[in-house]
Amino acid sequence: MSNFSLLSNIGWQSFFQQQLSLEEWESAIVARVVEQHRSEITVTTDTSTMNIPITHSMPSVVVGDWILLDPEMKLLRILERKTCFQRKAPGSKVKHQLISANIDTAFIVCSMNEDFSLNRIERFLALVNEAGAEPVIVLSKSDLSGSPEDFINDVRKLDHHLMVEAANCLDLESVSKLQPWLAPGNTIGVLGSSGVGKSTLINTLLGAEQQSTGSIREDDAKGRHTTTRRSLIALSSGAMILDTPGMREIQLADAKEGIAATFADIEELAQNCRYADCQHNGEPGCAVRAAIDSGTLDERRLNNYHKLLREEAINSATLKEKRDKDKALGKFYKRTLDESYKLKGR
Ligand SMILES: Nc1nc2c(ncn2[C@@H]2O[C@H](COP(=O)(O)OP(=O)(O)O)[C@@H](O)[C@H]2O)c(=O)[nH]1
Ligand SMILES: [Mg+2]
Ligand SMILES: [Zn+2]
Repeated sequence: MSNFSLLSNIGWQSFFQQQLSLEEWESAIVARVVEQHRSEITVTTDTSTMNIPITHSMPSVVVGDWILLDPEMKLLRILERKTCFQRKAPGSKVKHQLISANIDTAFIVCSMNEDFSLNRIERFLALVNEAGAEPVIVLSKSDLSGSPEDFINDVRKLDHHLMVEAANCLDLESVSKLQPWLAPGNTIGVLGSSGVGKSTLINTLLGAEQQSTGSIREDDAKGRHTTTRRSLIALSSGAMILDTPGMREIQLADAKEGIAATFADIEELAQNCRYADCQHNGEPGCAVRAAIDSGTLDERRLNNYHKLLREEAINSATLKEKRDKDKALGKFYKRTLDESYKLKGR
């Protein structure tokens, strides 16, 4: 039997506990996936950390997952995910890629320099809202910015309920603002383009150089991309934290609800447009255009909303087509197999 109070140090919550049958409660080993490699995963149990080889028959697990193991350390099953981050795989037209599971809070890191982009923050927000995690916007490099307040206000304008903190990721006192989200049992995912300070933030919180950081050329604000491993790390506060490298290109797919939640203001305004199918493109009686004209809604925000919706629709359609094809192909194989068995049986 696993020691559940020790597991709470690595993010175990009642949501997962409730999924265990009596038998699993008594005999299964509970473990959390903390790292993924090409041919094995690293998992942490209540007592130790070990590697488990990935086999072909194994369902795909992702960092953050809670799994049940038998005494031989064979995977029994994956527990239902509380939250799940996924994106369309970069480069590929038709694949979903799981990024992480069971993230409670997502730090969306954005630096306060030429790289600052409200469009990008909205894109990450759609991803986080779709996953079901709580977003916190972390505006980094406050020490290099002359006017952090302006950046904070710009982000607040997106949504007044949004949590926004400006910080110097190199400074422990500054990042201690994030303390409310570092509570024991909370799992945090750190998102953001490369070079914004994700690894630096984690290092400062850890007080050690565990994550490699890349130097940034200040002139063009292009960060180098150095973190290659995704690992879930325990902080001394009792929270778990995950760096999510390689997020240069996140394409939204199957994220309609996430987009709707991110742009709830526009969706609400649209309820008052004269036509139910209003595209907010100059139709008469458009409440969204009226909000832009009166200055309460940014035209940029409406454009980005449309852009993300279009992108999501295209990507979701390609993914659906691929799924349908796979299903049809699966049926075809099964039919040919059944027929060949029938033939052999004769
Ligand atoms: N001055 C300053 N530099 C920072 C801050 N955050 C990150 N950096 C620097 O920016 C570069 C990229 O940081 P890194 O953590 O590797 O970015 P990542 O790609 O998001 O993980 C490094 O040289 C960091 O030292 C900050 O808040 N202030
Ligand atoms: Mg990094
Ligand atoms: Zn309209």
